[in-house]
Amino acid sequence: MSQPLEGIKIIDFTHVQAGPACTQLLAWFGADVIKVERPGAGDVTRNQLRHVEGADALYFTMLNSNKRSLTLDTKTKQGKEVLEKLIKESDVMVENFGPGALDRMGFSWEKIQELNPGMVLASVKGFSDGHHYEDLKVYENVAQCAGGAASTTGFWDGPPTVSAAALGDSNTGMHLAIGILTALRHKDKTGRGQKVAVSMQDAVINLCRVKLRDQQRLDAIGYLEEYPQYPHGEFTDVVPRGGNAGGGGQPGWVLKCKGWETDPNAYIYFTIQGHAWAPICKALGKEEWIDDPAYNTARARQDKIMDIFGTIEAWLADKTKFEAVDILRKFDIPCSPVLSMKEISVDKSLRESGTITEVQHPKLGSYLTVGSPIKFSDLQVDIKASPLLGEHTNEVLAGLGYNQQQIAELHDAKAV
Ligand code: CAO
Repeated sequence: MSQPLEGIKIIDFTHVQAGPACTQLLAWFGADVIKVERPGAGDVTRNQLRHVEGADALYFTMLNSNKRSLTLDTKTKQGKEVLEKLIKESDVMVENFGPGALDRMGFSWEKIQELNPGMVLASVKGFSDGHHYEDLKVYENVAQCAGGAASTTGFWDGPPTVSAAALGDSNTGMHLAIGILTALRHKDKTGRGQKVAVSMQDAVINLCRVKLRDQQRLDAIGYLEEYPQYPHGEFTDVVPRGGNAGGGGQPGWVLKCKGWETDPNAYIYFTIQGHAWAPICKALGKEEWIDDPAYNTARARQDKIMDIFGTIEAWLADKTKFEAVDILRKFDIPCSPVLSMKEISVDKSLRESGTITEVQHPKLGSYLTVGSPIKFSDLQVDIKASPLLGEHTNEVLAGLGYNQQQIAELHDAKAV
């Protein structure tokens, strides 16, 4: 079956995580993604955190599946010529170099448009163009700090904390993928390409939208009723770190279950949905709370919410996280066990849905990766191994019209 993005050719000038996550997604859906890498070195993640000698690291293989690899030294004259040919024949070029690197390489947006007016040039940078930090190089945690995630994550008595989720990297890549598909749709209508840019700071801020909501409420009334600081603690003039409090209108907390003393993940997340108060009381065997005016409205519960969570923890003490969720699901209570990565890696449902999938790699052997989190009724996403460094160099060059001798000359000149 033909894949929806088949026929779209993408020059993948990306490295590390933010850019590769974007192009990998487009490759899954059928785009021909040609990863351009420096000869002899390649994407730095091929070597980072290796655990099998001589094989690409999981950091690389898990972010570059379904792509082809072309080695090309774009700082040589011959390398630049190859890139020019590639630009003329491609639909999209994606890059996440440090600020100014593409211009220094001789491929400014103006030059790219000259070569191919239909080209979509998609870029990830740490900060957006014109930002007072636009010259900075940025990695994941830097973006989380610049985007409001770190200042609002963690506990009030601890330092700003970064999330393990790649809010700066993969999240920015996903935003960029949406931008690319939008620009391609625009090109279908007008024939014109355009430049699409997502900064890591902006992508993090987009996910911290509710914290900007909270800042404005705090400015207006001086407190935030859903934070653990209310009503007994103190607020300053900035959104505080709220620990594990629910971010919306439903109070929630991470609660200990049986075995928490030795198992760091023997917890569930429990949500007190306002309209589910009666079922919650029934599940806990606290029927007397159902109509008690000291408990039966969200407002009445606010000043004793931590005591209520304490009562729920007492109820959880003899139940594992899985047993607890199996009981609570019958009462329609939004909750989940806190799953470790080990539990996720062997989860039957995640394997069946393809969210966790096993891939065979010629050097690394078999490994797990995260498949498409987007499910389609009419598209099967097959995850294939990432390419070896330069695996498709000759094939791509032949596709650009180079004959055997010219390809050999490019190798001799160390341009590929
Ligand atoms: N042939 C020749 N040169 C190449 C090349 C190729 N195929 N591919 C890359 N290069 C060159 C670039 O042209 C650049 O050269 P100059 O700096 O001399 O002009 C050089 O390699 C280094 O590029 P870089 O600045 O991107 O790399 P870095 O390791 O110093 O920085 C990073 C890495 C990620 C901090 C930086 O790329 C960055 O800030 N990117 C934007 C934000 C981003 O995406 N960060 C997320 C990364 S995921 O955590």
